[in-house]
Amino acid sequence: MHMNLNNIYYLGSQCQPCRCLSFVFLVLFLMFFSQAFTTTADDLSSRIVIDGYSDDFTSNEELFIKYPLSESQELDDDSWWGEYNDVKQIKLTWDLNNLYIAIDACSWNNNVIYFLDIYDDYGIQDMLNLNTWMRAFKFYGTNPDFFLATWDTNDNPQFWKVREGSTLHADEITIDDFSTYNTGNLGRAMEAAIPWEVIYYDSLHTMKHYPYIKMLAVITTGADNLGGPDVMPNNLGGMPSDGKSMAVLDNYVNICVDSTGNGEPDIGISPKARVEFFKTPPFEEIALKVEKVNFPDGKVFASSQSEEIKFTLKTNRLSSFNVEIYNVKGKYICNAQYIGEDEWKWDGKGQGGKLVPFGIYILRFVSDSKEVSHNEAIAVIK
Ligand SMILES: [Ca+2]
Ligand SMILES: [Ca+2]
Ligand SMILES: [Ca+2]
Ligand SMILES: [Ca+2]
Repeated sequence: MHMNLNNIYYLGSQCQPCRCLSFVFLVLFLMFFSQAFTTTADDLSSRIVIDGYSDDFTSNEELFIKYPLSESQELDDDSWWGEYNDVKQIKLTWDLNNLYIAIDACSWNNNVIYFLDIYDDYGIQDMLNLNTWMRAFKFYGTNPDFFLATWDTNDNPQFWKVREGSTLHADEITIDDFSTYNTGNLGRAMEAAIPWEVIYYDSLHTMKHYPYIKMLAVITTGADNLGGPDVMPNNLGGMPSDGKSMAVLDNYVNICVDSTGNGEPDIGISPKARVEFFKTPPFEEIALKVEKVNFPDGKVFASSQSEEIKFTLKTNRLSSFNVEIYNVKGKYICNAQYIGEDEWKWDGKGQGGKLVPFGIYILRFVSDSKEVSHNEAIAVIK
């Protein structure tokens, strides 16, 4: 009996440390598990702190795969201005009240902008025409309705809402945001808690009707009228090599926040599992090419008979073009008139409204990004 008790005690005492260790491992495992697989929840305001450091987001809240490098969807140094002026990651999650975002980037005397697009029927198309933050960006596939922007060393980013129906006017709205970008320091972020009620702002603009949010982020020059050296997700044609010319932003992340259609954000899901792209990175840049210029009524027309010439353009990816008209001596005459859907017309008149002399004229198709210029000859006859 004595021996038995002793044995039991002995066995028990031997197991005590094992149990302790198991318990510690279990707790560590659960902590790791909960860190790695945090999901959207009713209230994340105690975990996500808007302080410009994004380590409070977990790996399944990172929208871009970064490792292994061969599969990286966004490189830390794919910017024309190098790793110290580069967008590196977008992190995102949500609860019942807010969409939480972090833009990991490095900015050295430059700016970072994060764009959101929810409503197809309005938003920024050409940022040069906006009333604020005029940058040389054109959007294809999105027309952003909101953006969050800051400049290097400014810890108080600006959140802007494009006016309903507008492509030109945005108004600043105060939300909870913070940025720590600071003259080339790595590991910094811009963070914001964007209240759902700010982006779903009235009974016509609801999550139930618009459950998808498109987004992208860029680094851009501090000065107006210039572009930028890096975008994420990467655009199809690549950014202009000088980092300053007009950039065509034609790729985006698309996130469904309400898959059940009940008008409430989905709770208990991994944000990463919701990531869709227009074109999934990584991919090779596609150089813009003119595939065909069509002249439905031929390349010859009699302007004196009130005839017009019409032509359409087919390219291998989305872009916009201007068509300049020159005579054979290279003298600029005027621009062809854009009539929509990649179609133009010309009535054979110069800038003063006078008919040009008959002869051969050159149509020069020039892409906005200046990547491509393509010539076609036409004839004006009597
Ligand atoms: Ca934070
Ligand atoms: Ca980058
Ligand atoms: Ca829009
Ligand atoms: Ca990029």
